[in-house]
Amino acid sequence: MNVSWRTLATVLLADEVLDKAFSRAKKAADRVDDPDRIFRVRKQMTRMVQTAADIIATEFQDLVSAWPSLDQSPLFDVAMIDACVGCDEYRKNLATLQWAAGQVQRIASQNAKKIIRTGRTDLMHEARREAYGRISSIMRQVGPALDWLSEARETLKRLPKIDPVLPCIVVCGAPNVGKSAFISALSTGKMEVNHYPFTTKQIHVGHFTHRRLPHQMVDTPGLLDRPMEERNHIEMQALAALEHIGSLVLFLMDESESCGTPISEQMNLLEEVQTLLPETKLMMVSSKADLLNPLPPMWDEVVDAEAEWRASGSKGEPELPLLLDPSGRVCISATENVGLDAMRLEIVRQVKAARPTNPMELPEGWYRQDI
Ligand SMILES: Nc1nc2c(ncn2[C@@H]2O[C@H](COP(=O)(O)OP(=O)(O)OP(=O)(O)O)[C@@H](O)[C@H]2O)c(=O)[nH]1
Ligand SMILES: [Mg+2]
Repeated sequence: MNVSWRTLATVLLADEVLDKAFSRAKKAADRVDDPDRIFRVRKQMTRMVQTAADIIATEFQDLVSAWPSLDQSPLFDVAMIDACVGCDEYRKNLATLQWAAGQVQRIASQNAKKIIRTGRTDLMHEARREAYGRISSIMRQVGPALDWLSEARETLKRLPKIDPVLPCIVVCGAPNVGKSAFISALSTGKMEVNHYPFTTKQIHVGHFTHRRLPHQMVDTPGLLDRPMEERNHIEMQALAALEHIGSLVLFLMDESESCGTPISEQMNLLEEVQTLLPETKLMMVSSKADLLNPLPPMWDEVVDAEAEWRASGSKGEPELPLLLDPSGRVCISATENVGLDAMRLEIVRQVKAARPTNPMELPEGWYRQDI
């Protein structure tokens, strides 16, 4: 149900499909053994035509059924496909292959009939040549569709892998505020590094598990780096797609302004994010608390509470104190690892509060005792 573009087979280009089909067809013909010359040629020619068509039709039909059907894909995947390669093109090019599979089969059966009906070997050869010519012409017509699909696969393969039924925390904020550092500090295990196809930057998808429920955290670099007017349609769509999977938006602010973006601009960005993802609950968090001078008054208290919790095995859901700055805003330090355990528990609580209430919609991995 979740798209795994990485497991899709390479898309062969038109020439490659044709070479494969004709060379298999030749081998099939070479295996024919009949002492009667006319019977032998007839068998050879029908086999060539049918084998070539079968190879091509199977190649295309397998591809069409392996690629996710848009009607059955989660909304997030559809929105990402639309943003990255375009849903209309996606449908159109797969339909072209479906059409071509039917065409080559039709050509094969028409020419096989001609071969069977004649007693003249020269006409058999001619019918075979004609079939090959028509099949080659179909392949020339589907060339652009295969090129497109091959490129689309490369693009889609690099998309972040996100499971739409699991909680997903979208981490936003101006460049350099510490989004990646925050995600990696909260993550256990290996972080996945991916790309949105239109940014050259790496994006990190991190995970942590709370009571056996994996939580995903997605980075959004490159999506908000530039002023609204300069952003392109694709980037806007990609951001909007996050609405379908985001259980919570975490907006990181760098109050120290060491990120290079003044607070006022960061506030504008916050408003934008709220406009782009109106349905998703948003939580604002200050990053780089260690740079505050003086440190937040409760710094030591939080350090001690978190150390104690970790020492006791990080079990349960204690009310660890959130690190607050003097203005009362939640803050964290990713580099010093302060406020992060409390933050993780707060995220879990917020996600739970936002989760679907219909038990039929509860994702796999939810346990009733969690409620
Ligand atoms: N002092 C301090 N520095 C931090 C903290 N978190 C991140 N940084 C620094 O801030 C810089 C940017 O951190 P990143 O995590 O790359 O920020 P980002 O938001 O992912 O940046 P982009 O992906 O470019 O938008 C790096 O030099 C980090 O070392 C923190 O908690 N304290
Ligand atoms: Mg980053």
